[in-house]
Amino acid sequence: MNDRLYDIANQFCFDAPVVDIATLGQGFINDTYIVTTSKSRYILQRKNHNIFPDVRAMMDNIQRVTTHLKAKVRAEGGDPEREVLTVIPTKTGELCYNEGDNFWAASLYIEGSITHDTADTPQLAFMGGRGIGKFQAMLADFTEPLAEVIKGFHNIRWRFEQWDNALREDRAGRKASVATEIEWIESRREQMLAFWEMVERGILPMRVTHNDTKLSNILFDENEDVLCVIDLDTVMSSTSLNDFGDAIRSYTNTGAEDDTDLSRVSMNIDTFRHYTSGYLAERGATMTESEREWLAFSALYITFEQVLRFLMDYIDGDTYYKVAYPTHNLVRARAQHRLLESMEQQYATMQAIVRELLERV
Ligand code: GN1
Ligand code: MG
Repeated sequence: MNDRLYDIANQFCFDAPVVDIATLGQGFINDTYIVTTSKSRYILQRKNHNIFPDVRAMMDNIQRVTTHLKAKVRAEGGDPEREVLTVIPTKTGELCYNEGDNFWAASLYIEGSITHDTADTPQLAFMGGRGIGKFQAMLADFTEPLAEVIKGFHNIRWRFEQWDNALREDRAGRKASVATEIEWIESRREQMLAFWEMVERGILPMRVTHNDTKLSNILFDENEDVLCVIDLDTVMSSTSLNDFGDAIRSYTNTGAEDDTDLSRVSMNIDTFRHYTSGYLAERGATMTESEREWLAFSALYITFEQVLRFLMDYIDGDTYYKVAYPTHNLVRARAQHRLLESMEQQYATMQAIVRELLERV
């Protein structure tokens, strides 16, 4: 690894001199390294400044949320250094190190932790639900304001503003070729805005949301128990229903997010049940009546939003998501639309499962 990376690592308050730096994973957004000192291991990340315009505000969100979580874990007799992400400050006491256009941040590596990419077993779906449910339950009494690190992230009113603009500008000249897909969005506009209006009117409360609840963002220990939730970059205030919805979108899909064979794509209702069961066991007790009522719908809402975002990026000429081939965003939009249809077909069953499981909490 090059000297520059060692210089950067040396800006942080690690416990001993750095002896090794290696690349970790292949995230689409940040560059991640594992730093070894003579005593411990750490995670070092170059945060993507294009996606996160204010990295300092993002790190401040993370610091405040993890401080709250650590107090909870300590009170329960747990180990806050294993059950919560620990931000390592720089030697000058900052939460990130800024060098030119780059922002770097570090955290403690949790030894012995395991991650999973797909919810292949009922147990993994259940434990994933527990992980996010517990994260949210511990933050149910967190009332400090958090910075909006990505504007209007799950705000469909804002997404429709961007959408209307994209259609007006038709920057890549692709609009005429996707008339059918545009109709998928327009036909659900009122329904989706009505959900968001409940957030705007306070019927659905604002809470701390993680905003990237895929299974691989949960660390497990060697007994397959949840250790902690990682990747807190998108922690913000919104309706926590969307963390549930986005997990359902990613866990239950029987196909790939960008599947070209739509016959493979559907929502697996058993996976839905297992995730929901784990989630409600931890979080059911702290949910309001309206949150309970709209929980299942959040899966449709987030999947719809994803159809809109992929299609909009296709119409815009692929400026947000990385694409592997020219129609990639269109393929993603079609596959997510197929998943949305499958959820719509099974919506009554989803609601019945939520009601049944809520009776047990
Ligand atoms: C992006 O790169 P990843 O998977 O962490 C996106 C999510 C989308 C997802 C779709 C900051 O997340 O909102 O749901 O792609 N994250 C951001 O695969 O835009
Ligand atoms: Mg992420």
